[in-house]
Amino acid sequence: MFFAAPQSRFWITREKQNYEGSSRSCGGRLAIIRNKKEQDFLIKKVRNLLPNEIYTNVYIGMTRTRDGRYFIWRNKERVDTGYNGWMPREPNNAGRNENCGTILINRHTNAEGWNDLACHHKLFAICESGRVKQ
Ligand SMILES: [Ca+2]
Repeated sequence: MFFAAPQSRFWITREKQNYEGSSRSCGGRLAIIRNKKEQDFLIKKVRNLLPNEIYTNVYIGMTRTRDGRYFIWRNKERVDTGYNGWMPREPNNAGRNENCGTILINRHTNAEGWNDLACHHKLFAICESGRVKQ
């Protein structure tokens, strides 16, 4: 499923897989979210594609560093140096092994944003193709 965004194209995987499997399905290009415009665009798409869940998590291209101190994007950029799309009170590392990043939509509280989650969960994922230079 392709959909257009202002400076890139994103798509969602066809099968729920763990983070590693999702990354492979994306050809190593799980989505990096750089600004509010992309965040809003992707959340809207995910809401529309998966309308019947109370809690929706989909993988994006972020993981916790081995020392546990930071989240980094797939391109190694630190997540905390750019746009902040975390859901309130996330990342919380609630299970003590929440080392992968998702977009979470909570239709119970109507909250949405990035979440840290254990990497073994089988989820859909957002991938991206190459960016068009501005
Ligand atoms: Ca979490």
